[in-house]
Amino acid sequence: MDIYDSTEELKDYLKNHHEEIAKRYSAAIREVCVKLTALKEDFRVLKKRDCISTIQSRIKSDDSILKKLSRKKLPVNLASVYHELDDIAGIRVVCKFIDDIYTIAERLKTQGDFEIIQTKDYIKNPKPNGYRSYHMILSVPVTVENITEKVSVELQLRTVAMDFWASLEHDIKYKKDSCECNDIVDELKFCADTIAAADLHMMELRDKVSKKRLQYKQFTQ
Ligand code: 0O2
Repeated sequence: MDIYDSTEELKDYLKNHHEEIAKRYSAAIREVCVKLTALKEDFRVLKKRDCISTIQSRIKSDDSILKKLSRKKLPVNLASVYHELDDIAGIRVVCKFIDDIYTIAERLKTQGDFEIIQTKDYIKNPKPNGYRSYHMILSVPVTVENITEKVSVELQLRTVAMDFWASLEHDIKYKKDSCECNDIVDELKFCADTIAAADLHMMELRDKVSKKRLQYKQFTQ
């Protein structure tokens, strides 16, 4: 594999081979999205409701790739891009309720379509700033132009409420070193904790309603 000694050289390489690189990661994203859509359908049949609100995907931009290599102090070459960065292909699944996240994660783990390289449970162990989500790195076999290889995909599973906080926090502060004021950090954490409590409450309400529905059904039969 070619080694690129300078950022400029790798930048040019990424730019000139954009289509070829994107093909590899888009194929992996497609595989995972097909699986997620199937899980969503299964869930709908079984539970008579949707567990997933939205599925979004992205391929990291060349600039973000270069920034990440530099942040992680990795050699600026194509080998680092392909083998060290696990989140060039990213999928964000926004679920309705917290337990939907664990149902999907468990299915992905047990159904064996993809190898699970890593999981990070920022729901049970939120980041100090209050960030919550369930992260998985999947290794996805893809065949492009008759060559089969394994491609990493980062999957972020979160509830609508967690997504609301993360999107706004991202705009307000995330990785913007200019504002490290403690009071803002504390207030963002306070919001994250409030939202997390509401998430749990909504799940309790859902269960209360389905219990009442069941009782009503039994009563009227
Ligand atoms: P983007 O543009 O969203 O893709 P690393 O993966 O090395 O950067 P780490 O801590 O090992 O760092 O990875 P982690 O914790 O799994 O987080 C990776 C991704 O989660 C980030 O991707 C964000 O999308 C999201 N994330 C993590 N922490 C926070 C947070 O505090 N606030 C928000 N809003 N999002 C967070 P990228 O590559 O940083 O950015």
